[in-house]
Amino acid sequence: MRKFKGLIVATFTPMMPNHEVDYSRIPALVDYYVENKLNGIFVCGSTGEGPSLTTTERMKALEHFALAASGKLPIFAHVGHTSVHESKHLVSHAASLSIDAISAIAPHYFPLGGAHQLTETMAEIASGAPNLPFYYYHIPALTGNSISMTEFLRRAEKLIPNLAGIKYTSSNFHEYLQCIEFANRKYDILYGYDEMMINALVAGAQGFIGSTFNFAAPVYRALLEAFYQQDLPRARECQMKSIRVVDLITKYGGLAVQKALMKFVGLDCGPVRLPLPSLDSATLTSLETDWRAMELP
Ligand code: MN9
Repeated sequence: MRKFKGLIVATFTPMMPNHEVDYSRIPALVDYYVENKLNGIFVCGSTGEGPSLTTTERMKALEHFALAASGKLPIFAHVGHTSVHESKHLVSHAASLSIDAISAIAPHYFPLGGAHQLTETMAEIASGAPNLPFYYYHIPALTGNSISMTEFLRRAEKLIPNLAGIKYTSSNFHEYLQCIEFANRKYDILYGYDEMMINALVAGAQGFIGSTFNFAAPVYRALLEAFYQQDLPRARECQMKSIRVVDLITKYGGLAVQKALMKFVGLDCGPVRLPLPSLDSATLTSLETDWRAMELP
């Protein structure tokens, strides 16, 4: 099974000032990712406000990304939804396009009873695109679902033939290592918290999916280079830069901040959509001052 390596950017869904999706900005975004030497694009995930978009918008956004990235960068389509039926529509649509992988969070309204229910649900979704690699998107902080991932792999190995791995967004590093080592390193366990990349590298991670790669890719490229050259002091320095970026985002308030940072790097992605909070202009000014003072490479 193919393993994705390097930095897969969790992309934004660009929006107009009236919060409608601005598909026209997608090609420039993709070109910017190519210039920044990113290794893939994760579409309509948490960073892409997937759960706040309609099914039609998600399909249209994916079409634009797939077209713009064709022959340039691999595309992951996030198809998770509270409705498994909607997920299946999204999967069939994704499979009709030129994309490279699908991924889904657990439906997160009705609590899942355990690993068996999660596996059965993911098997149903993954079966809609049997020829595409499927990644379960594990993000307990947002779905509230913290089912054991080793238990999931044990069951899914038998039930999901196209299971490629997990997009693992949790700081449970002993479980992360177990998932990497599972069945003789059979699966591709991509790591999802940018501020903990160094910890994931120690556990054997090779591929990363992250939002802050959008505006701080050089920091992460330097981190990877330092780690592979066994220069741990420099790798730690790079990780500290990334932590300062994430702290800045947290200080001013989440995804709206990240979209604002895109404006500062010259690729306006517009505002976020409700229920996420937007930034007022005073916050924006102070954020810009702090961001410029960071002097990232
Ligand atoms: O997709 C992102 N996860 C979420 C990955 O948005 C929930 C991460 O890149 C985080 O935004 C980042 C900051 O915590 O690590």
